[in-house]
Order: sequence, then structure tokens, then C-alpha cells
Amino acid sequence: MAEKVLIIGSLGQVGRELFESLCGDYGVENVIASDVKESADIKGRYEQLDVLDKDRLYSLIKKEGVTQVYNLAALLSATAEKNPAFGWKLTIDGQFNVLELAKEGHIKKIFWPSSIAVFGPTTPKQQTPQKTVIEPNTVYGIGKLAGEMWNQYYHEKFNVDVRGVRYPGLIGWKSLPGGGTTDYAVDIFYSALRGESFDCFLSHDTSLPMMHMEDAIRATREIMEAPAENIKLRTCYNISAMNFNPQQLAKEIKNHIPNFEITYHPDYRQEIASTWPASINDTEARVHWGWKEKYDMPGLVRNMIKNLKDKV
Ligand code: AKB
Repeated sequence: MAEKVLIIGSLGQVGRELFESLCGDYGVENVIASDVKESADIKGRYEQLDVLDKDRLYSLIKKEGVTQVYNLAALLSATAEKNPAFGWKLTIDGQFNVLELAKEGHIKKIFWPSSIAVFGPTTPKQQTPQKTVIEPNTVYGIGKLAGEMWNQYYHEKFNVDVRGVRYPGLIGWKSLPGGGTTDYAVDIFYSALRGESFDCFLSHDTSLPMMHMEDAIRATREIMEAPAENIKLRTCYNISAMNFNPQQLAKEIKNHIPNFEITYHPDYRQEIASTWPASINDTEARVHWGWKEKYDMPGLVRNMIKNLKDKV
């Protein structure tokens, strides 16, 4: 049977690029973008959908014969802190609706994004392993951890084919992030290319795991396309590409834009970042389904500047 794909939350930073990538392979007629907004500037099929509306989700899946769902609907870390009840509801009730429909046999495969936010202040900070102390203290992290456990539960009890990765901070030039703690690493490029100085909301030495969006989309596609027997973890896989702090990123940008200046005024997002790992060990993803990044930090900076130059 031909695959028919539904992306939920497709107007976010990952959703927009994932839509483009999936359309390239499955054809625009076989990929449906959806989000809560009534309409969208999407080149392809778009449906208004609130993942919390299970009846509407069910009827869309039935009407279209959807086989795969990518459920990206979530409030990111900084936004979720401001609206804990809705952050939790969207993450957990939304995924519950998708898992239930898969359990009932209406969907064949699910992708669910987790995050380095599942880790917390008691987790080892360097080379954080796949399995370790996991005690998140953010709304977003608590939701992502609970979602991971539900995914594993539905796989073990009902054989639901659900797969996922723990995204680090994602940096791309095609779409903008919103509401995340790692967003500074995208915004900084816009200021640098406009000839403006950048005021960073994290301290100069806050090191975080990061990844080029192109690599993140490839990881997402690769884990979904891997043979089921290679997916030995049904929580979510650690994936890693590079780590840097704002000072190191600014220095690399200065190699291309020598006049660029950065200042630091840490705000509430510093508290979130301080609880996250500085680097990630992703051995399991590499061994089980062959994950390997393409971009390192200098490569990412070169690529961002080249592609954003005309846009900005
Ligand atoms: C965020 O900062 O909230 C996200 C993430 C690391 O999941 N980019």
C-alpha cells in the first residue's frame, strides 16, 4: 500500500522543513500538513487540525487513508514554562490520541519528537548517556519524558510502531524557531547578517548540544525508514552532532563577519539551559540504525551565513 503521511504541528521550525523533505519523496499529494491555524503558506496540502480533537483526527486519518503520523505539536521549553497546564495537555493528550488510533489499527507508524530537555539537573552533564538519571525540572522536559514512557508502553503492550529522537537545539535557515531555550543560536545569525550586535539571553559559557536542521530532518527520516528490528529503543534515541556555548558560536561567526559583537544578559531561560546536558552520547543511535551527522560547528556557521545572506 502506498504511504500517506500526516504531519501534525507542521507550521513549526521542524514541521516546515520535514514537510518539504517528505513531499520530495512521497509526492505532494501524499503528504498532508496540518496545524491549528485556519490556513497556511504551505506549498501543498494543508488541513486545519487540533491534535486534541480526537474525532477530527480520526476522520482525517480515515478519509485520507493516512498510514504514518509525525506528531510535532508542542509548546517548546520557554513557552511551556509560562503555560504549564496547556504545555502538558498538548504534549500528552495529543500524543495519547495518536497512540490510541494506532492501537486501534488506524495508523501504521508514528514519529514523536523528544528533546534533550528530558534530562535534568541530576543528570551527568558531559557525554550524557542514553540511559542515565532522568529527573527533568521543566514543564517541557516532564512532558517529553512522560511521552517517551507512554510510547514505550504502547509499543510493548499493543505493538504500536512508534519511533523518536531526542532533538538537541536545532539550527536552520529555512524556518524560524519559537519559544525554545536554544533559539538564540538561530537569532544570532540574523543580527550578525544585519550588521547588528546580538544580546544573548544565555551566559557566554552555557554549552548545549546543537544540530543543523538538515541533519535533524535526515535523522527523523532515517529512523522512520529503518527496519523495525533495528529500533531497539521505543522511548527516544539520543542524537548528537556538535556542542558549543554562545561565546564559541560568536567567535566562529566573527571569522566570517569580523565586526560582529555580542553581549550577554541571561534571563529565565538560563535557568532552563543550566539543567540540560552540555554534550550527548548517542552510541545507540549510531549502532542501531546508523545515525551520523554531516555538519560540525564551523560547517554549520558557513552554511547558515551562505544561505541567510540573501534572505536577510
Ligand atoms: C528548546 O529549546 O525548547 C528546544 C529543545 C532543545 O527541545 N529547542
